[in-house]
Amino acid sequence: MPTLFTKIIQREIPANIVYEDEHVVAFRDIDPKAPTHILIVPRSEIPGLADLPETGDHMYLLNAAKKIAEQEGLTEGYRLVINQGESAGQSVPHLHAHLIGGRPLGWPPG
Ligand code: IU
Repeated sequence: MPTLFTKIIQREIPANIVYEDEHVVAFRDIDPKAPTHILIVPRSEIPGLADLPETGDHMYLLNAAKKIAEQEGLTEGYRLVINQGESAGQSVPHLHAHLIGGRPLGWPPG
């Protein structure tokens, strides 16, 4: 099912895109929880982490996160979060990772 993220990827609705490559598009979260809050979204319409095929090279997601963190100057540290399922806070059923940084981050998350 195409979600709003697919519309962003296809440039049908605007977003502040900060990075893209053949596998992912990354844009600033509309409701940021930290000075840097970027969503890294695979171009494939995978509903969530639970649906990610067990085979295949999925390093593209981590590689993109690392590159974007460097691009954003997050030298003090950052966090990469994937919410899987409603009880974990997933609200958009299109796999995405939150890259969060720019302030001290508490642990454990809520
Ligand atoms: P979640 O893990 O599924 O809850 O993350 C969805 C995120 O998508 C959430 O942080 C929203 O603020 C964000 N978002 C967005 O950046 N732009 C949108 O148009 C919509 C949601 I809908």
